[in-house]
Amino acid sequence: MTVIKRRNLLTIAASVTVLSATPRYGLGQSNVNLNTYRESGPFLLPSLPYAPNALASTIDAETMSLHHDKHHATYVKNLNDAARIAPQIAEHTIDHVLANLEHVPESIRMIVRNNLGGHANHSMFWEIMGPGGGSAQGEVLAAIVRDFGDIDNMKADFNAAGARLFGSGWVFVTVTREGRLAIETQPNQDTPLMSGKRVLLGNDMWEHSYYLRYRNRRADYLKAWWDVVNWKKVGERYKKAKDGTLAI
Ligand code: MN3
Repeated sequence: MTVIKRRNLLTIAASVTVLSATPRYGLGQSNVNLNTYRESGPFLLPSLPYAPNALASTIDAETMSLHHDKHHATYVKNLNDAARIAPQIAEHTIDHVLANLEHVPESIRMIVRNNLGGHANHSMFWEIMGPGGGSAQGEVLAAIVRDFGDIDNMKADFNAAGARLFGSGWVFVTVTREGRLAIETQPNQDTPLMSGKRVLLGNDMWEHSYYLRYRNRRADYLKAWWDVVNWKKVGERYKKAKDGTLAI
């Protein structure tokens, strides 16, 4: 009994320490938990898993804050508005709704496509970045070598695809259940989830993600972005994709 009480106290003490050290972003889950999306709203903005200035070597804090606190938050707000019209969009998983948009009432289908796509894309985006992201290792590195020759080839193909994309959209590396990798781009907030695929990683080609620092130099942003890819998370996503447990 005494041991349990002591453990509880230690847990509480640890929580208080985390809260006081990083009041706003300290609660951010390092892994996006879909259950938390439904605690209120029903859709909820996931916290950034790091401080907004943590990726400043590549992405400045103002861009991170605007991007997360304004752009992503707006997608979530729009989804909650849509859920008042069509509650069923919150009663299924995000990937299921995106893969079955024809079941969403036509009057709000484009709103759901844009905002749920945006919600899924950005939730993935925050998760696969981090300070000191390390390098690709293990299974995911083996898959990259098998499917692209080497990691520099993959980055070059990805960067070229992102640079070619006209207007706003995303560039992705998709992953199949068999672990096969491929590069694809999508316009707007469309996502490979809409065709039942899974995303290993992706970069946001909307100007709001890079314009403050990089201006019109999208290619420079694409090149610098690899420095903040969290390869540990990407490796986890690769394993989940093969296990069939990668949700978004
Ligand atoms: Mn964006």
